[in-house]
Amino acid sequence: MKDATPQTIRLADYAPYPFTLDAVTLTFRLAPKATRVIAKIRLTPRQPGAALALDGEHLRLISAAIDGQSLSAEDYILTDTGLTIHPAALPDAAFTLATEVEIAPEGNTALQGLYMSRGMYCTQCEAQGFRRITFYPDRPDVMARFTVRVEADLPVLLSNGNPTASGPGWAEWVDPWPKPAYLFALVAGDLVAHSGSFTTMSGRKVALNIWVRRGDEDRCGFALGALQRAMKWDEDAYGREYDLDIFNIVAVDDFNMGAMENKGLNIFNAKLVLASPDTTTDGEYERIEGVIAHEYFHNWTGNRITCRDWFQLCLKEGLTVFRDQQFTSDMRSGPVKRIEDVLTLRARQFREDQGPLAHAVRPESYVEINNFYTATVYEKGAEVIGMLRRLVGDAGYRRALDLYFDRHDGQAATIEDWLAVFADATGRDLGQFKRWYSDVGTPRLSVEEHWQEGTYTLEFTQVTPPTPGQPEKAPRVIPIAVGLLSPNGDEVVPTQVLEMTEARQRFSFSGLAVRPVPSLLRGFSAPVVLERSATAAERAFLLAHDTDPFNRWEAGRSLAREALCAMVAGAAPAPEHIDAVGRLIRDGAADPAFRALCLRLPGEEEIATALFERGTVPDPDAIHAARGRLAAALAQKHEAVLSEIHDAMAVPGPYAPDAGPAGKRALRLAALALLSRIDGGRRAQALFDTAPNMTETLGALACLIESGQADAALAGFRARWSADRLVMDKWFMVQLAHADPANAPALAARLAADPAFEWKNPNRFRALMGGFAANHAGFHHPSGAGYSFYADWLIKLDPVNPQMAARMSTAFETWPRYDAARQALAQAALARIEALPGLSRDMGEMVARLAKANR
Ligand code: B3K
Ligand code: ZN
Repeated sequence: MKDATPQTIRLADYAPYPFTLDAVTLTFRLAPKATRVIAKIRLTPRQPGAALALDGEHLRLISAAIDGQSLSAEDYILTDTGLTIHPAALPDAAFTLATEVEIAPEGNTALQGLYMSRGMYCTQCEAQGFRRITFYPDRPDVMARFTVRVEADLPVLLSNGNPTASGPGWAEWVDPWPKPAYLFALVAGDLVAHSGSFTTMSGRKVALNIWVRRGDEDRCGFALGALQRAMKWDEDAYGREYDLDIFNIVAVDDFNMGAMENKGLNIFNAKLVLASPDTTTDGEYERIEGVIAHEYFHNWTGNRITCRDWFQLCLKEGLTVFRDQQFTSDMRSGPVKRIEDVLTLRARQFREDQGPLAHAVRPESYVEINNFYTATVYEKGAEVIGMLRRLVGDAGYRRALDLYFDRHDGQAATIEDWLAVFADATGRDLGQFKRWYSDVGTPRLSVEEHWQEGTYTLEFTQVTPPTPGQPEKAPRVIPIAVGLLSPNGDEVVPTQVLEMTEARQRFSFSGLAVRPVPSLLRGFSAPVVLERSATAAERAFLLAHDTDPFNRWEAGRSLAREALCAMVAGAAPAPEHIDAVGRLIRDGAADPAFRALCLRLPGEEEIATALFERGTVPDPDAIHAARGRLAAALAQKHEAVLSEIHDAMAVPGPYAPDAGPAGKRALRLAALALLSRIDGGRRAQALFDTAPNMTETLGALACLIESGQADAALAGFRARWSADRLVMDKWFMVQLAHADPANAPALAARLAADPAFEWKNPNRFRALMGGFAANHAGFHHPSGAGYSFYADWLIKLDPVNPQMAARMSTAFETWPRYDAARQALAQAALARIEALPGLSRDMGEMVARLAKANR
């Protein structure tokens, strides 16, 4: 439905709600076409004379009464977006508002509010879905205690909190903790549970259930274990104990995102719950564990302490991402996790900052808040917390967090509150640090070195490029972790954190016998672009000797990136890079997962970003070709050792998803990816035919596709897995992501016409369109066929599921970096979307922002 005039919401306009909500009682009479929702809300006025404004969309009002008296037509105004009751119709003191509405969950394809997924009822309320359930102040700073009664002829009826009573066809739940409406959840269906328990640090036994469809119950063990590990970790690392008698997780097939932290009733995309060696890759196992933990951690960072308004989203998301990163790093390998996180940050957040969708970690305005669940809010939000921790130290961080939980429990807080606990717990002034929340863009850090009589000086300069509305930016606080190595490879100055606060600043190290080699920004201590013109020999030296594993990897990565950028312009592969890779893969002492990360070449998108950063217009086809040439050159030079690795990294025995064996499989597949460039796919075919798990099956399949030898494998894979939705998603995704770019748009169109392309299912849509967009040179096909195919599907999806469509439109965010012909084609595709009558508010905002070139 077209919203008349989409309004811009501003942080500066925040005003508290003029009523408090003392209690909320909801009754649901579930029916697919006509569900009745009866709400009783106990309110106390806080501002005499204020109207009672309630949000509500797609609701049919049946009745409304105050303290038992029906409202008459002149008492209220009913619009498409809400119900407003005139002050004259409201008592001066506490009163009860009772409403009854009708909704149609079966027809709810937007998957926000109450909807149905293959016969099961479920909800998604964050950010503003509760207003599709009943009339309510749908804002996070309005917190209330909920009692819920669910009536339906279905065996499992769930809501938030603890179960208090049930009978045939009904169940009641009471949530003792006040919460905002976005954390409300309800599930009803024919489900089965995989159950367990957890005994908390104070000795309370909590029942744990993973609810799934019948037949999926043997794929829940990993998720349950992950939940138990997360519960224990949060007690150990943050002193946080769970606070209800029961914790339920439900797996849903149709879900717009990954998962949702509803109080005591987390709802998950099935792909982030169900796991078995046959159907799930190592990477997916790690992600499942991380997301289960993330949603669980929200119980304290998000639920017990929530956000005052949606501008403060990073308060819960940045912090919870930071916590889940710490958890994974403790469960697996710290250095490997850090490298993976930085890869994600650069691929998604730096990319966002480079283009027209750039925004602050705490934005100051929005039209549709769902468009701001972004890499900047999540991933950069987490980086900002990592910097805070580095600046105040581990003990200071813990004191600040203890104070945060103590001071703000039960509240809806702000970034100001968050920074105040750090200031109060550590005595630091965080006035300048706060710019990380308000300033848009990635700072660029350049460095000059001076050496004089035993004193080595690093002189840093920071610049953040202008962005719309922020032409000039003051310097930020940048923690720069630095170590110094002597030319023989010894570390002469161990890691220390330099605090840069000026636009240009010098740091000196004296008493050194020889000029050192610096290892800068260790552990990626700040989310900046470090510009340092090191020689290939120096990078190779750091790759061999740096004691900081992140910077070792970084040295290798930058060697590869430099080599590739030169190759795009016609150079031959760089011998320093080829030799350095040879030394690294022979280093049997290094963790296989780490070696795998070092062996994997930068992706085409990363090369395009690097070229654009240095002022070159990236040519997707030339990049694709250069990357292929480098992979072949590496394989030719190191065939024997790669082949040895491929054989030696086979993991015998039963499958375990742990970091150790997963790292070996990753190294094996990284070697295979190179070898497949020169063996015609022979080894990949052999592995595909015998692989005992999905990780190796899919890895081998990707290599076969890149070798152009995958027809039989793809057909066999489909025949085997056609009944498994999650595996079929991989079938769609892998063949597009690895297709020959020249044919990718045609292949995408062919797959979109396949009867198995159930495009209304978000996972399937994401598999096909996301797989295609991941094919850099295919999406940016010079004919524009990629852009127009993609735009056609966004146009088709928008009226059905605007949130998904808007999210997928970010594939276009890099258009301003390409050549004029591609730019014109991409702009034409965007203009076609923008011109659409009845465009959703979500998509309307996205295309308007996308249309603006940033620089
Ligand atoms: N809080 C949810 C995301 C909701 C997205 C709404 N568009 C999941 C998470 O971040 O944990
Ligand atoms: Zn979250």
